[in-house]
Amino acid sequence: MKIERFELRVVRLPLRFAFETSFGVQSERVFPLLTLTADGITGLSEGVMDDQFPLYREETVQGAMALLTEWLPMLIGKDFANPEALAAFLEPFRGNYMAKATIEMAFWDAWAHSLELPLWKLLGGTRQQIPVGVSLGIQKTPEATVDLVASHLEQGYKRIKLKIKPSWDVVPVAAVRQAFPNIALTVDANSAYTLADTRVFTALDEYNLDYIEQPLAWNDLHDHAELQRRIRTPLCLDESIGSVIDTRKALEIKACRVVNIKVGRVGGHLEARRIHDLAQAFAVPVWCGGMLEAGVGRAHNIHLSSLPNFSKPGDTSSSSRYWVEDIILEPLEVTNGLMPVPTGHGIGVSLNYPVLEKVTLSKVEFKQ
Ligand code: OSB
Ligand code: MG
Repeated sequence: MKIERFELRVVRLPLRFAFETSFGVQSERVFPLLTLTADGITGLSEGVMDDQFPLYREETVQGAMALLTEWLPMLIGKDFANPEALAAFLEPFRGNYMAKATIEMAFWDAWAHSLELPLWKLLGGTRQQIPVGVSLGIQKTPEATVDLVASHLEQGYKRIKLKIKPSWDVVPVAAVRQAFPNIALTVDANSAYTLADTRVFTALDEYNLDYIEQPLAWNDLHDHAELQRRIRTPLCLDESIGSVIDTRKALEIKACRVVNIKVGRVGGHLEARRIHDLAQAFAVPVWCGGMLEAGVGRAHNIHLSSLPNFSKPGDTSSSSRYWVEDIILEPLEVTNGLMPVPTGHGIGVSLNYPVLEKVTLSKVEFKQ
């Protein structure tokens, strides 16, 4: 497919509720939205990098915009037979997996449209609906946490993930576990601890958690392996996994026993699928994480989640939990803990332009 045009927007979408993690409180999402046109067919993607401050990993919207402004003009007029060919073009650039994913994912959508197939089929997906859980931000009290968990269990979510941070860990987990002895429960620390906090994790060992997500530094596989030796509960890595090479190292040194895959964090669908396949070879389950995506990114996550080794519930909960008005026309809603995989061509969603125009902060076009 010959790339003819890009439209690159920065979009700002207010969240329905403030989402608190160990690294901060988020009340809106600011993200690049890319429309790629090749052979007259368009593809869509969303970037997942942080706005302004690189608190999750090292990429920001502002940094990615600078890179994309250099890279997108270079791609105009180039002809790529498939996503592999595009990925090979981007491969020499170090890191910047989120910026690269923004391009790669839009190309997959266009490519799937050109073949008149839904993306999940091209990726090798095997399911029409995806079991999902929900990620709950830090609350003010253990009681408020228990109430929030209850309301999400009523909605059918199949796993509850609680965000934790130093001073907000064992107490809320104990409260939720006492109220719901048998639910699938996990915690996510977003890199807030060090090995000096091992006592917190041996204490969490008593609550039958399915896994503990990213307790230690984003770039420290070594210390995760040490912590995993000290506790029974499986560790799951999120921030530490930027590529299939990171994944191989993590699995070889047993830094985790579960992997969180985010297509937008790892450079796109090809790398996400490689991580999925490698984990499967190690008999390590994976699940699809989220970055509070709007409809375009959420749809990409859902298609990826249809691959067979996504054997634990993902974080891809209903779009309406996050947004009063999403930027897409189609609903992405969970019933009984299951998210249907869109059936249309490509990612199967299209932009709601009246909404999009209202929430667009900037728009640039690149073409021949
Ligand atoms: O660590 O998984 C994470 C949101 C923003 C940044 C990092 C994370 C998260 C979530 C929410 O946990 C996942 C979602 O609902 O999209
Ligand atoms: Mg996480």
